[in-house]
Amino acid sequence: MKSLTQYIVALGVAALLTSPGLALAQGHAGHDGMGHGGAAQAAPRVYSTDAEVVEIDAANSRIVAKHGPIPQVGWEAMTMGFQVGDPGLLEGLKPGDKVTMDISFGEGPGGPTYAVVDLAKTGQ
Ligand SMILES: [Cu+2]
Repeated sequence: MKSLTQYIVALGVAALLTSPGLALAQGHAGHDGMGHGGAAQAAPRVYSTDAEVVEIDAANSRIVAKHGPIPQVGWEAMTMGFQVGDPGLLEGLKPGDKVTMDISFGEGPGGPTYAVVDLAKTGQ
């Protein structure tokens, strides 16, 4: 009976030792998979900028816009293409329209990602 008790105690200790070990291994695997972006940095950040519509590609849910600087991510003002999350945001827009754009910045497997998540016309 004593040996059985010792066996059960040993099992319990083994389980205690094994569980944190597994958790650590999983935590590291997740971290390596994300590269150097920690959990806080991997969360998307959204910044607004004024922009002027240059081109609308509604079929592909894309916009080319001349946007203002976004210092939070080190972007200068420039003209570039964006994926637009909701194609409905492009309805009624035409080249030359002035807008404000909310752009979501994140970390993807291939590097930084960005997309327009909101867009409102402010003038034309
Ligand atoms: Cu840009």
